[in-house]
Amino acid sequence: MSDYLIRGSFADLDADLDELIQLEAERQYRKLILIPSESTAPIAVRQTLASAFNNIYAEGYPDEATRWMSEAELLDYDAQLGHYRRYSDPRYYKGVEYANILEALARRRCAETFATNGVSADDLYVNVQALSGAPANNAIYHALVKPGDTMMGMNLLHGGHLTHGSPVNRSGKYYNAVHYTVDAENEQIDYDAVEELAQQHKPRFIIAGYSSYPWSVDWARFREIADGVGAILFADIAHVAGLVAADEFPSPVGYADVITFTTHKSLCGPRGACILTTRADLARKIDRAVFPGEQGGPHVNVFAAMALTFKLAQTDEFRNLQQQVVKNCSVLNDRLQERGFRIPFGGTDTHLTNIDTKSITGPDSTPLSGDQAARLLDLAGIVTNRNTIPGDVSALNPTGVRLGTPWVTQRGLREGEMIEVADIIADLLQSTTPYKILGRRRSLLRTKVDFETLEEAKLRVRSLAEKAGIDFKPKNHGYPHFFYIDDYDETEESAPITFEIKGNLVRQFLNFALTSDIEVLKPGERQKTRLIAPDGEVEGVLTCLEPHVFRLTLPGGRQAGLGAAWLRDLSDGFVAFGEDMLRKLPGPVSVRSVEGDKSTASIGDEAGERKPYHIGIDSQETSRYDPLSKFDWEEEEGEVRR
Ligand code: DSN
Repeated sequence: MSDYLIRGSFADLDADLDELIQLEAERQYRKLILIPSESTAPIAVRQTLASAFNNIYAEGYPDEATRWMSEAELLDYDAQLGHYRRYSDPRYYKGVEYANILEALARRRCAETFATNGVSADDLYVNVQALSGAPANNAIYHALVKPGDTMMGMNLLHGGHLTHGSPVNRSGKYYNAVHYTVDAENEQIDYDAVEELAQQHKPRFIIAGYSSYPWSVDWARFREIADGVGAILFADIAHVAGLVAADEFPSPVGYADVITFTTHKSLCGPRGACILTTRADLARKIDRAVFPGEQGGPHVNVFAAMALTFKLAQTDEFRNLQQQVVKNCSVLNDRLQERGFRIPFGGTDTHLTNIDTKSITGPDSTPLSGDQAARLLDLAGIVTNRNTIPGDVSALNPTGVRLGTPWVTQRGLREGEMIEVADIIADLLQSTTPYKILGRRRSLLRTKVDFETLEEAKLRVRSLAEKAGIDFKPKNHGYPHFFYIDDYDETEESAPITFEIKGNLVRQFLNFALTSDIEVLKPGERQKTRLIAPDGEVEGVLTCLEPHVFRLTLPGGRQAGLGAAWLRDLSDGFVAFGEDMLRKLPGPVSVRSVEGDKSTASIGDEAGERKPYHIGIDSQETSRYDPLSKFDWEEEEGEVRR
């Protein structure tokens, strides 16, 4: 029978998509990812996401009785299917007999993973349907509070979460959100102050659990505070669920009325979320708030990934991972502090820490912004995120960078490597020069770094990333998302390398970056040229292919790497040249090596006698022409001329 089924892998069907996916996989291999809410899900977990369960709808829930079944009972297919055929189930669609077993299995394994503090798996009601953390939290509000009710959570600027009542989130718009903060002195939660605020506002709901606050939570104290005002205690342990599962962070189970967490952060599972409660009265409300209150059909394929994730989370290997995550973070934190960074919140006992980027200032005391620091670290291969820290007044201008160790620990980095990571961060950020430029409404914080330090940081990151573990074999695509100054060291100097340089502003860019006068160059023409990088000059030949496409042929070996790295870094805009920090070349441009015309023989002299400026013009020994003499103001006597 002929059919319309599409066969073949996505790589066969869509080479562009294949390349894009491979580029992302390679990025994850090349870079050291220190975003505390990210981790790499085992390939086995990712495979389950592509299972046949992807194809179906399953609005509703499995039989309530399955909550109390053991795994063996759930996987007794004869019994389960016999029951299904005779009694059906509470779902709206047929075809869910296996989805029922799967969802019940995921719920059961989750309950077994988090059963603690005298609460057994049988006592835990689990919902695995929330699509992610924010929908899970919204479902909780939908279930347990009414619009206008007062809720209390940590201020977003001090480490809380958007969904804890931030004015830009629905939680802050529909409810009367009151926020506690950290103590101004030690930047840690002052439980007495939280209690006082609770007594003052009598919230219906108290939220504990954080996105950048790095300390464990005293759940018993929060329980006491909540009981004092008759509030529901809601623990959002999205960040630390993996640590909680491994006993590396105190569990809110037995203290909080409701608990939410995502499964893709420290749990290293699929993107999704779970909701737990020990209260039967709340469990039904929560289920109904998730579906049909908040969502339609659940992502059944994610249940499969969760079932596997919770099985893995009960292994010694997982517990060892989480232990090492916390150790690594403590070492990273201490080394950054030793290297002179102020550590917001005073330290960490979890998987995340923060640095205060204001620890670095320019000559006019301009501080390094969190945004500039995170961008520069990313260019060097260390992926972090800018984050507000206590003292910041807006989430738009954070002066912190948040760092976490789950992913790098999964890849096998340990204490020694964390010291090196901290040193790379410190060496790079401490060699920056922050400065201000005038924006339309306010001044903007920018920074510059010296070329050698940036390139050195990339090489140091590469050496760690190449040593670190990986569970797939990345293809080597090279540029654009990574490149190194020694990329061509192995090539013969006599075997020139050609780079294609493109971009709308490429003419202006090259006119500043190269010594020759490229404005005279028409399509099809070539000229000899040079570039003057901070640690050396490179001679080459520039060919104009089209008005916005050039080819630059440089000698092979170290010179090609130096030339390409310098041009790419100039395009990225962070490297300093000359003394004026405000200088930045027009761009961006791309600089990609191509098979090109290798002949450099027939080119005459470098053009550009009349060119007023190019990078390096002020380094006298390299300049082919005398610069104008320095301008001096001389006061003239007599009547002012008009
Ligand atoms: N986006 C998450 C984080 O990075 O903390 C929180 O939802």
